[in-house]
Amino acid sequence: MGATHRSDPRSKTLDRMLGLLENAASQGAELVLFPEIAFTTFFPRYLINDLDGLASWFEHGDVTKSENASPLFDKARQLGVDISVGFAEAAENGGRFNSSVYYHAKSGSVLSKYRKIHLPGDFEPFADPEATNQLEKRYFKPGDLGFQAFRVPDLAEGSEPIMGMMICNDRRWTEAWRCLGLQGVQVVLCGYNTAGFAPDLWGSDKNADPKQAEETALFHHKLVMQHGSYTNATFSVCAARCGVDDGKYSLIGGSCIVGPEGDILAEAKTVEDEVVMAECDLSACRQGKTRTFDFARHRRVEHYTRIVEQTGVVEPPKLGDSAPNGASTHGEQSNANCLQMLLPTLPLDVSVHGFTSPPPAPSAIEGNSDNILSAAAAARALLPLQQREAYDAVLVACYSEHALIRLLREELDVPVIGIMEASLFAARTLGARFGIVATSRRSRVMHAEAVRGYGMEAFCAGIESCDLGVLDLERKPREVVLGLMQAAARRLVGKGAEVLTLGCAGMTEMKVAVEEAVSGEGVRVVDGVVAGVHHLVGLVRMGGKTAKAGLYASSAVGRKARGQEYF
Ligand code: CDT
Repeated sequence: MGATHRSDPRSKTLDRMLGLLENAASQGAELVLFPEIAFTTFFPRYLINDLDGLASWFEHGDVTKSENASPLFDKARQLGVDISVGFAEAAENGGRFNSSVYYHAKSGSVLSKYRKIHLPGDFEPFADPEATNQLEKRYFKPGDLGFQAFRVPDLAEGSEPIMGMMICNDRRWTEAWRCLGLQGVQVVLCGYNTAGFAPDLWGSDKNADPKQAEETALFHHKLVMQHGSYTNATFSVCAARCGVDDGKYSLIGGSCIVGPEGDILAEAKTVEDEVVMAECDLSACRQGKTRTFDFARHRRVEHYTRIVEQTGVVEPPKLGDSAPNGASTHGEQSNANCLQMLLPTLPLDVSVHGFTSPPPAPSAIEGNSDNILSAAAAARALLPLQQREAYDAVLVACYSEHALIRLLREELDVPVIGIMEASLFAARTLGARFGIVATSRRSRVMHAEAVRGYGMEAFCAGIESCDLGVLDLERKPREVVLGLMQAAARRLVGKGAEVLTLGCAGMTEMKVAVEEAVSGEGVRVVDGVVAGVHHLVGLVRMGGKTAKAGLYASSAVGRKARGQEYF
């Protein structure tokens, strides 16, 4: 589909779509794919603050019955042609998604719905009013339906082909293709709106030749479609909303149909309304699916765990920056270990993002200066992040009464807890007396003060130090570290501890070794990161918010009055 301007009436766009559908049907098409957000212009490029105005870009409730879209589904039914079409969805529960449906003409029903998972762009617009924005993170939630393949009856000579949908930016993510590939997909459908020359959006050279920039965008588009098709031995069909919207926003063309060997079977010739047709012999998928990409025989999932356990990049330590001084990598490593422990325990609707405080934050917290300076650095980075991402809760993964906990309780109203306090709550629930396996001798004293502060002294059987610095947990030989921790654990059990808590987020992955040391005694071991996340999940489900009537009231108004916007 070519240009669709902001001012275009819905009826005009719908008429164009009906014309395209009739045209495709007259050429014998059995299935027609329309672009992403096909019924309107690509509105996420505009900052729309007025709620009624925003609502007008969405389809509300069942899209096949929606006033502005239903004629397309009616026409598909009448022609006996299946369609897949992208639209902005205002769901009944209030969620807003960038969605698409597969409509099965013969049964007059939606066979599958997909909600875009990879939302590109930003929440806030660029400062430069001339920049092209893509505010998908503002207007949509990430899709919650996964990459679900589905069978289509009465199509392709009754072969019940397996299809899957993705939307625009999803096609750039190998993970999306593989999720469908692992379900034996034979046709991937993907509508898109891809900006051509938009250097702020792409992070590219503002002085580049716009024509050249469009060529690059087109190259990347075809690259991912052909790669995804080939490596999953599937046909793919992609439909662009293209041309120049509002006389200034250029969108690339490149609608095409790709075969399972990665070859382009048919391709758009214009950036205007156009029907691109290909006959797809689905048996052509067999070659790749049974040889080079026979997943069952060749995949080595034991080496792919990073893909589902890690979101951001964790680089190997810098050369010459070995462990004794290489503290900067400690945070990331510890972060990755914590997430690894957590993942198997998480309900499907909970995701946890690990955040390591950036420089100048100290790379280990061993005393009060580290504590306070890390709280300041973390808060400066976290508060804007929270504005953008709106996390439901925050867990501070330092085993202490860390200053960041109180700071965040003042600044945010989502629940905030530290792993020490969460550990103590869990330990108190699971046993009458707890013990803490501490790192350094100094941390032992600090933990004792914190236990008093938390009002838990009466339940504390003891705190035993391993005489290790925080970074020693990684830099000392593993058997030495585990030996010291196990010895401390046994001493605590000797003092009457029934539940042990691990006194540092960096000890997370040593939990099993500590459990082994005390397993015969019926003693339990609590990991603060896991305990903390589940405590918060419970509070979030309860609708719990931080009370603002007393200690945790924000001082923002006072700060503003003093002209001290120090965050
Ligand atoms: N609609 C959409 O997802 N467009 C994106 C533009 C990239 S924003 C940096 C795309 O991946 O094509």
